[in-house]
Amino acid sequence: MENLIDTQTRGPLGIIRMQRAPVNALGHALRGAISEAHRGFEADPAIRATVLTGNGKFFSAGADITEFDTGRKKPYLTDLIARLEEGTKPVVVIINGIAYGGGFELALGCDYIYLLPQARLAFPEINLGNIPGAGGTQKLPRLIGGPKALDIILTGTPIDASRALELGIAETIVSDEEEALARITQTVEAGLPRRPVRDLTVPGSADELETAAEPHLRRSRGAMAVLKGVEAVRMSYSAPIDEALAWERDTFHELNASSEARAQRHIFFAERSARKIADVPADTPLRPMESAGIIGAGTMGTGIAMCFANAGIPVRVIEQEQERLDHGLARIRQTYETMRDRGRISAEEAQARAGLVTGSVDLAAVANADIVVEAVFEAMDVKHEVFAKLDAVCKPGAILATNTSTLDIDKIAEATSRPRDVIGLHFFSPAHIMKLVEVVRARKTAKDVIATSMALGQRIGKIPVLVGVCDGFAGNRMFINFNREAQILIEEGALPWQVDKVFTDWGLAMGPLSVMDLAGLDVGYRIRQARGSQTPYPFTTADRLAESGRYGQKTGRGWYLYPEGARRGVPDPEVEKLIEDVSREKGIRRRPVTDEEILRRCLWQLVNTGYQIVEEGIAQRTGDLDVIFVNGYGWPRTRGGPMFYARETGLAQVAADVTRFHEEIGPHWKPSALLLEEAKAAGA
Ligand code: T1G
Repeated sequence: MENLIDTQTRGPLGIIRMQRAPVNALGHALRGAISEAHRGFEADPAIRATVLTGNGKFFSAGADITEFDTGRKKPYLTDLIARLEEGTKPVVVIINGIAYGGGFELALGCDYIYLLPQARLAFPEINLGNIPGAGGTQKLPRLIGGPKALDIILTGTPIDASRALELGIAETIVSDEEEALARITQTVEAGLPRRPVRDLTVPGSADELETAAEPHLRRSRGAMAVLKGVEAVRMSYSAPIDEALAWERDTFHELNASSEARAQRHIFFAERSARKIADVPADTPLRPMESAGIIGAGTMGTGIAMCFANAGIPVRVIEQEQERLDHGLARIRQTYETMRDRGRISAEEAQARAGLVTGSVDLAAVANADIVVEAVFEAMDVKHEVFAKLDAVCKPGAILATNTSTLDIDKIAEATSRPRDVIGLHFFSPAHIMKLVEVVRARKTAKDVIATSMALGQRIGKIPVLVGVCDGFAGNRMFINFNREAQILIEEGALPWQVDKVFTDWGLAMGPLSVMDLAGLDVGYRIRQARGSQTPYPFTTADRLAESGRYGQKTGRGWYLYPEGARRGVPDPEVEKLIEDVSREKGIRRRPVTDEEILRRCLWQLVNTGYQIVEEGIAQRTGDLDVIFVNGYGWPRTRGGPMFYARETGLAQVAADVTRFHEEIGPHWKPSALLLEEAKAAGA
């Protein structure tokens, strides 16, 4: 086994360097190794202080999350920290890079903190539905006061070295390890005393904390980790530290076992697995990516252009008419100015980003771009024309991407002489904000084009998920079936506001009908009209609404009424009547539909479709679909995505429901073979 630590002595210092790839996660073996090495230095009369540091980019990413579900082994992190605190010699940490969660807590268990310029400190536990569990909630307030500690604990946002110094977390910032060791040696030789953080008193008064906690509690929507985080920091003012530490540890374990925390751990690992592609090795050489072109200066095109500019990649936007181009470029500038005015980016940054975007009405202006993303009108003949032109002008090796959400990319690729270079990059609106990009591999897409596109997705701050070509790709194909089931339930007897409420109670920010009102009922209507009889189930009520000019929020009327531009709709008796008419015409006797039935039928449609998608090889794994819903459709991370929810409910139950719905409702419920298989395996 590789050595998890490296130890050295240097004058009066005993140095422990963590070196557990990839991120120095504090698994039990690493904890044990540090503890042993520290014991050795404590016993060595030539050593007067221990220095603890990491390697490469990482001090330590914290507890090993893979061990959370496999049972705990001694020494626990709290044991290790207690041992450092009980020692007779000072322990000094040099934070050389990322110190997150338990890594940060390990540093707070030491006497003095030195930072290298690239140090980054955070408590990301909140993103895993938890609070720091190895002393962070008690020791950070002792160093910097409750209010500032609370912000760090409840936002999970990393702070850099200069901010950490300013807050009073560290002694100093030094330019490199050499300088740190020289200075530590000096102080040790001058008789550096022990100074455990746990022995300090929290500065300020507990009243200040209540004021600081108020906005967090208001925004928390009852999230347990936020409530417990506030309670923990409150205790730092009033409770004896050992009592508070015991409470913190117990609370950490309690929260860790909650379904919210399990869901968020699932998403953490699912997002990382999504980057791995079975037949595209991680070391596939990437194509260059130094410049981009965007075809189309509409909402999508300009949003995508900003993604490139945000990542420092120069981008040229092409539009046919000067006026439309100017309009698009103005929208980009305006967006950056608004971000600047809201303090989200500096004035220089706003200017620099806007400066990276240029425009042209001549398609040949993208001839030298490393990638071109097409975002023009959704019609095959238009796409064909654009791709034939791109084929003629673009340099060899350029990636030719389409942002289509509904068209067959294999067919689009046929317009070129280089289908190997063609791929789908399906951004979600608004493209500069939504995290998800579906990277759609077509039949002939080259592996290095896939690898480069996935890497590009990460570089522009997105979460790329690889999918294959089919109608709607992964996300929209699932989401349309979810919406279709909501339509069917409404025809059977449910009302839109009942359906929406079921899903907002479940945790979605908006129900499906409110989403349709926001997106515009005309959008789906036009797509359904263009497809004609290919639509598997008529969205009769939605079509009627669109035909009567009820497009949703933008016309003040859709599934709901929006009096005077209100953003929240109110139920409309006219819609209720229209729904009843549709049911009658279809010969359906309306009946009361329970909330439970609404939840199951809509969610299991997503899940069954998701299994079909994996079964067909359109997506690589069910976790990828959870990543898609959490990052592209605004689903709460605390639910872990639809596929995770199905597993939590029990696949046997899901399969039984789907099978019964297939018998009772119709052929669109045909159970996925993979779902049945996995349900059987789970039940065995
Ligand atoms: N445990 C186990 N594996 C981890 C890990 C961790 N803490 N952090 C990262 N990995 C794996 C990850 O799955 C991936 O694996 C590889 O490392 C590289 O990660 C008591 C209990 C540190 C900023 O929440 O935020 O301490 O896919 O691709 O972009 O209070 O990882 O290659 O097989 O993300 O350079 C708190 C979570 C734990 C940190 C690095 N810590 N990690 O980003 O690489 S709870 C966290 C991150 C805790 C105490 C509690 C990021 C990163 P693979 P990566 P990266």
